[in-house]
Amino acid sequence: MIYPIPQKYNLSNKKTEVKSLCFDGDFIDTARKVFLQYDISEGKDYCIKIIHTPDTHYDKDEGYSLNINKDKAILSVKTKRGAFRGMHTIMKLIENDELFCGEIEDNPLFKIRGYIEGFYGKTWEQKKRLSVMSLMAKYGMNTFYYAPKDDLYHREKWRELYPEKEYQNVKNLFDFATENEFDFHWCVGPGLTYHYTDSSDFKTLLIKMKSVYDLGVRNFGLLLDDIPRDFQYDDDKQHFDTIADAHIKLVRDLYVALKEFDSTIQLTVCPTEYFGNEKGDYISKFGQNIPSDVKLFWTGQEICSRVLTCRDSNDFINATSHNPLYWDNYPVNDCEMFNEMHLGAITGRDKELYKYCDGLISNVMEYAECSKIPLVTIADYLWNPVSYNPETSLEDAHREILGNKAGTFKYIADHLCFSCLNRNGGSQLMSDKFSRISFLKSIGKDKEALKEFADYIDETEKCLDMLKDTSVELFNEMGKWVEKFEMCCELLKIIYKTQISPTEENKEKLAVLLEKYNRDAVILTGFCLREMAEKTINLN
Ligand code: LTM
Repeated sequence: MIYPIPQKYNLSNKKTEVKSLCFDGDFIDTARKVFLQYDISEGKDYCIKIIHTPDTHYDKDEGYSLNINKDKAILSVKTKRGAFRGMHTIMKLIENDELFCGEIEDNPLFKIRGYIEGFYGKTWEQKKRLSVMSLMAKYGMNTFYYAPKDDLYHREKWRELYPEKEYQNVKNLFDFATENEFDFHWCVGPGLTYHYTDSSDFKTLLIKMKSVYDLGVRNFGLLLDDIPRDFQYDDDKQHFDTIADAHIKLVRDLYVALKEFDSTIQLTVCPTEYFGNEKGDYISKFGQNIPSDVKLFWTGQEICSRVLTCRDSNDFINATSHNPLYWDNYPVNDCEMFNEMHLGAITGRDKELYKYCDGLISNVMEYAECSKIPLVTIADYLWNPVSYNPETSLEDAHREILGNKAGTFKYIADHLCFSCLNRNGGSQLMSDKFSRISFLKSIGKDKEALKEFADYIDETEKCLDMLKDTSVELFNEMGKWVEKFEMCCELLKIIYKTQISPTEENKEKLAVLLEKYNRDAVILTGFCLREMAEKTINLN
């Protein structure tokens, strides 16, 4: 199976082997662009014919239908984006050696599917930005918001124009996004110092946006999150009754000015109250009084919401007259979460949420390579939430990102699923293993129990060795979690040793290491590990 899972497919068991590929028909440039991202050679072995059918009954802009035959495939699309999506599907099928004859009809369910670089912490390196974006394009995402909290020119120095190097970086990223059929939204967060009644601040904001507009950008975001809820300047305080009034005026003025300048410009805003009580004074007034086609971010009931539900969406719509555009604070791990690494699949988002929102934008971690893992599952969910299965999607994400290292990687990844989505998240692998060991002991099969234990230790050691490979950037990013995993491996070994030989010396060593492990604030879940260590210390 390929991911995201197509909406409808009817495939036979007749498989076609493709040694080389050629294209015919419409959108050849798009087809070639996608083709070049895969390791398949060009030649006459198999042909993909792309047919542009703008008036098709098949009315979804990013949808496509695919008819796969023995020697050729016909890809019918309404738009260029549909061609891009359909090409990725066929290339993935070929890459996975799963090109079965038959038909696929596919389209995404969420309209806006993407991610935001919107965290506090070190901004992503440019090459990592491109790498994440090309993977997410492969997985059907279509939107990127540029809003790193620690890009000085986004927030603190919002009044200043980008220096040349940073300006070029924004341009390159925008161009790359366009090439990859992504809508690029450039965001500014002026609220830390914005002087609402000073018209020169408004002009400065427009000049800054115009400089980014000149790069070709047409989607803008005004982010008013994490700013003082009180006015900073006395004249603002005298002029406006509430901060909501000041924000409404700013959004309306900005909207008018941008639309006068170029009516194709789109605006998104993040309000200051961006989570929780959707009926609250600020958010309902704000939503009711800004133009209806301004997109409105909301993180759900919490800043980092465990669940996002249709019912909450509906309440938000009634209160604000806007669909929420979900700013989903998963997998982000900044601020208080800095000791957590969020590698689990997305869960807790209603299957029918797409009917009650404009879309969903995931806020990523400072760790770009690590973010790819949850992002793949988010892309799967957004494309086809009805068929989405977190377990199989996560396995696919591991395969996609780690290739043949995936099987070994899960020995650490399984400990890194503790997040707002899952506050009980222990390691299932470890807990299953320990249950098995305890069971074998309880029926007197001590030798077999020890063998199970030893095998498990071998697997974790293999994983640790693998993680020390500094040529894999994903592992480098996981530095402090790898160190904690090393401690976990040490603990396992000494527990094992103490179970074979429960001497006071071994028990003492185990107690010291356990104490050190518990004191380390880095989160590597595994209550069962502590439990096993304590039981071993108390052995008679
Ligand atoms: O969530 C929003 C709208 N703003 C900030 C984010 O920038 C930050 O990354 C997350 C998670 O800490 N929380 C926020 O409040």
